[in-house]
Amino acid sequence: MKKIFLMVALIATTVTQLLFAQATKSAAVSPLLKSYYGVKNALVASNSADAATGSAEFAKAIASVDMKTLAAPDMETFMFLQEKLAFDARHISESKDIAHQREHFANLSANFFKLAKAVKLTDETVYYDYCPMKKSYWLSADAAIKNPYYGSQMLTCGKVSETLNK
Ligand SMILES: [Cu+2]
Repeated sequence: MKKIFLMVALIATTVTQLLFAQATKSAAVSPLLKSYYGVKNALVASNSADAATGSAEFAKAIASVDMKTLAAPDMETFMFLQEKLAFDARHISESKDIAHQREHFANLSANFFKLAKAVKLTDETVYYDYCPMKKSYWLSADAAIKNPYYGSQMLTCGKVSETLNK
């Protein structure tokens, strides 16, 4: 009987800790990384229509972040980057020209990494990759290089320059 009580207490504590951890992590910004990866993967596949759709989603996610739920320093960083991120996302979403989309994606990625470094977007590892041909960066969930700037022409060109949460 005592054992069961202890077990119940242990489970209750674990559940409480889990709930608390989720509440303190910025749920407001968690959809951002997912939609960013959507844009990135579309560009890897050289699919400008999907890049546009993904970017529209990203822009929507940026606009709907509830800043009140962010800690003060996170809020400051977010406010500083919000407009810039929205600007590039909008351009990608309104274009069908993949070269133009990739120009804006380079900018978007640089600003988005600033945000990812300052505000915890995920518990997963984030790779910050660099393309020496394009002299531009991108974020990825995988260690393997899949270059969004040239697609199949130069899929594995680049290297990991920084990692988060590793
Ligand atoms: Cu543009």
